[in-house]
Amino acid sequence: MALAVLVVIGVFAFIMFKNRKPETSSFSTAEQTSQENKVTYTNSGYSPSELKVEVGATVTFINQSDSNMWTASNPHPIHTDHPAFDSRRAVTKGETYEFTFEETGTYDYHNHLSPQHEGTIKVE
Ligand SMILES: [Cu+2]
Repeated sequence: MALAVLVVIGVFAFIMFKNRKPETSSFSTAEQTSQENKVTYTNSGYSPSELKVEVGATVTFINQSDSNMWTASNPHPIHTDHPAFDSRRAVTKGETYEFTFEETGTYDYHNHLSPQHEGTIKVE
């Protein structure tokens, strides 16, 4: 019986201690979840060239260049690293391509029509 009382007191003390965490720690997560997962493609390539997202995130690739954008995983031209990550057609100026990253990992990609333009999505 005395042991049960001690356990109850212990749990209560633990909860009180937990609630005393510094308040600053609660702000960082709000910033992370509000960021938008967008990559813009212009005449000079993908921006940002490296983007970190959480697993399950959908990334939107926006073509703002004067040419077509065919986003696909490396290596060019076979795209075998992540075969599903491939728009499979040219996305014209003003159009977007979306892909949802269901697994963690590093996804290197390029524009199949201008393979010197590369980028990386890091899924954590
Ligand atoms: Cu390619």
